[in-house]
Amino acid sequence: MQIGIVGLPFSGKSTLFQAITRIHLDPSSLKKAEPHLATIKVPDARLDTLSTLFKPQKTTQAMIELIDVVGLKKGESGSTQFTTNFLTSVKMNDALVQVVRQFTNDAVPHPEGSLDAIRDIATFETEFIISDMGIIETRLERIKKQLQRSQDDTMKRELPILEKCNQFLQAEKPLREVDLTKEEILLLRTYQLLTIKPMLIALNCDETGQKAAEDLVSRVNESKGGKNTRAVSFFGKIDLEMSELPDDEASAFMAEYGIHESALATLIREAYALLGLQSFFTVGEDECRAWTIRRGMTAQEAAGVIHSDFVNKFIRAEVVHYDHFMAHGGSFSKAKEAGQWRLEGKEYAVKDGDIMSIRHS
Ligand SMILES: Nc1nc2c(ncn2[C@@H]2O[C@H](COP(=O)(O)OP(=O)(O)OP(=O)(O)O)[C@@H](O)[C@H]2O)c(=O)[nH]1
Ligand SMILES: [Mg+2]
Repeated sequence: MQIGIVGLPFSGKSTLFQAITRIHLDPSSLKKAEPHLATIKVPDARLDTLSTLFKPQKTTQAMIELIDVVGLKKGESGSTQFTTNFLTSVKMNDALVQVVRQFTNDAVPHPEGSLDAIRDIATFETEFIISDMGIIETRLERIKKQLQRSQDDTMKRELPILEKCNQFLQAEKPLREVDLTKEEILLLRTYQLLTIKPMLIALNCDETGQKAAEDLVSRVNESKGGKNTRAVSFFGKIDLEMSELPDDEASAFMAEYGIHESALATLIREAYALLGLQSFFTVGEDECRAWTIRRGMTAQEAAGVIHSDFVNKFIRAEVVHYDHFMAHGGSFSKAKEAGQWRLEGKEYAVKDGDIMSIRHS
């Protein structure tokens, strides 16, 4: 899974990227127009416990790719424009984190001269909407022309979907807020639209204004939140400082500022919720591993995430939930006696925290 960090200039995108990845970029690379990419390991206390229990040779956490997307520039009219670099990078992302500036820093004034999160979110959204409208209008024109010449079934099906999307965009509504069927989403995928991607709005706040930050999150969630959009706050400056400290010192530092959660933990929790992701585990003496899947995936589909061959060769899954396993002292045989270790078939809907072993041919 790939998440892109986007936002207006000087909002704190690279600060968030560095705080989360613990990669500290040198100032010269921050000025370059190239995206920064890193893989982050998804922390999971349950996997840590399983590892202590099994003492495997290897422990593998779930991974997320994070990209600090660069490339917004001011156009001649003064409006914001995306560079080709930006568009290429964003189109590949599964979800976006939009960093919105809400911190004060006299050394780096806000490009608009004042702090206004709602305005900045709208500015950014408008650019995304215009970009999507361009793509859809071009396609609509082409389809209409083609349909005058010959009747193509696929195009006939495509036309009303694109028209529906266009109407929403004209009404300044991002497509992530529109109810779309699975088929519609599949069809639209080829256009690599921007406003269809789930969006986490990350408000970069002053550490001294935590109450204000919470109020702002509620306000943004009320006006923008909903299907596929959520708002959270983080404290860029503090989060970056914290990422440079060893874990125990970072915890003390957080307590000192009354911060409950690091930017990394917030981002992962929210991204999982936004994308409907969950984890299951495989355990053993060789390896204990966390795997990320979409909610609602069946045992057979989940097996395919471990190895594509397992889809066709799937026989059954041995399943016990982490909580039940631990409640029985981390013993498979005790969990089995209690009826909580089960054999499940292809169609079993995997739950977050299931420990699974796939039986295959
Ligand atoms: N006081 C304060 N300064 C911050 C905070 N976050 C970022 N900054 C500063 O604001 C400036 C811009 O931060 P960046 O993280 O580089 O912002 P960016 O969005 O990556 O900027 P561009 O890539 O140039 O668009 C830097 O000088 C940061 O040190 C914050 O939470 N508090
Ligand atoms: Mg940057």
